[in-house]
Amino acid sequence: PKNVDQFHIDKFPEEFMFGAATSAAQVEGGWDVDGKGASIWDTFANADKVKDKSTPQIACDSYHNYKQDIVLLKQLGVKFYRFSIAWPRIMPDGITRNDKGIEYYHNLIDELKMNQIIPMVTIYHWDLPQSLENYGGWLNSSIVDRFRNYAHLLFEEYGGKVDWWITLNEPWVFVVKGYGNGEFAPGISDDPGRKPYIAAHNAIKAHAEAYHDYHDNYKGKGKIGITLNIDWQEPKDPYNPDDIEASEWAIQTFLGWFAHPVYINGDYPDVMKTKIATISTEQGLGGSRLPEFTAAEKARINGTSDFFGINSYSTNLAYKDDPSRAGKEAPDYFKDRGILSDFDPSWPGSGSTWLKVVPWGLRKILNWVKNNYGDREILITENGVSDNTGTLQDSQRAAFIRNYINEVLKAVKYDGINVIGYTAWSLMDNFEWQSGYTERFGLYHVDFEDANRTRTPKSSAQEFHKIIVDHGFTTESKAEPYHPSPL
Ligand code: GBH
Repeated sequence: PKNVDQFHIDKFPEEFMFGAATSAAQVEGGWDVDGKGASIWDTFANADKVKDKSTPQIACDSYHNYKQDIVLLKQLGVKFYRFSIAWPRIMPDGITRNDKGIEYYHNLIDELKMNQIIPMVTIYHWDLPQSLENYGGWLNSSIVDRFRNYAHLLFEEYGGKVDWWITLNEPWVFVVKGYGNGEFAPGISDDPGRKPYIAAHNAIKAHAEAYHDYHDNYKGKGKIGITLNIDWQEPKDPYNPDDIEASEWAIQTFLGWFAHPVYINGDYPDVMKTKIATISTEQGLGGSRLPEFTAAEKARINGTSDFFGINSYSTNLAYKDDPSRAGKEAPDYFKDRGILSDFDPSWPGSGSTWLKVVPWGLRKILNWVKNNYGDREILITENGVSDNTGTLQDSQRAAFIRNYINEVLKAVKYDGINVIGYTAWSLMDNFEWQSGYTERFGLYHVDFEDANRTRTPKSSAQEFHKIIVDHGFTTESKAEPYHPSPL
């Protein structure tokens, strides 16, 4: 590939869109007002399972401050705002409608449109109604109908005003961390070799049902897709064929788990099916722990995304675990995967242990997506970086977005990849799930000590604004070296 190390000074194609993102549980607060039901994240946090013992009860209080948020979006100059809808605000028990909650998103959407900002709605960003979790949540196949009904109500209410829909945000995260290792709500970890697969199976079907409901039943005129997360997996030793295969497996068993059914043929990647079947046999089980789709289900799932939504932040160095091990150990998704990973010590850190700053990894994963799923419209639905300080002089975040966006530009200009937009995570500091308020990703600082949750622009907001105004780059970068924040 051309110009790997060189900064590329050029503009994006005219139609390329810049946006900023948040999610309901991370910014809204108002956790029990106007009839909202508890979500699994309310329950999880109220049980003191978050690192700093914090909760999303108030967060940025966007439920009351949404007009201010829209002023920030205006200042940035973004074309769209990606936000999510809280299922338990719309349906407190996951089933019954709540007019007050429905009204909130009408107000938010109307205010965005009045300000010429395109609303992009994520239907599910991890805040499942607790009442549905009480019946097994994503492990119960009835979630497929529940999710379709919820999505249908959103289409009926907002479909005339919203042209961009994302069914699920990062199913990998909520099935593996929620139902596998228990790091995230609902915190289930008792069967990590089965439950993540079952939850994923239901999530993929639920996604497909919402997709079909939008186009066939509601007859929506906009676009609807899914957002999957994947960080680039560099072979630890790029000359070692085992490590090259490890890189491939690492992506197939993570991104491919969801992308292969949706974009290729309605079914899981072959490597996943074979590996899990083999290991299940070695474990003396009757059949594979990976569930199977029927032929009708495969047909229903295949082709259910109008764009390729991708969240990507970092890069790992991938290599194989001893392949004879998994069959001797207790069933576990991570053992099935059989991948170990490292970071290159030269990669700068951030406020999150998993997030190292590796701009070129974004260009590589975009190429991998095109090579494996064809020439599709790719929408980067999240990219960004954390620190633990919330400093307003966040030159490291400014450099991060310049350098990562520049890699997107190279992917577009040199590699001919059809990336249609870039979304910064996040508009403002917010509730960072299991890490509470200890990791800040915002372009705007939020004062969580202050009852008004005052928002203040960081240097990175200025930087992003300039990139948006220039629609790319007019000057050389890497002038600002990346300074990792003290952990
Ligand atoms: C996104 O998740 C979320 O959509 C967003 O809500 C969140 O605030 C934001 O990013 C920042 O975290 O170590 O094997 O568990 C990204 C979640 C976190 C998923 C790191 C993969 C590492 C894989 N990613 N995680 S592992």
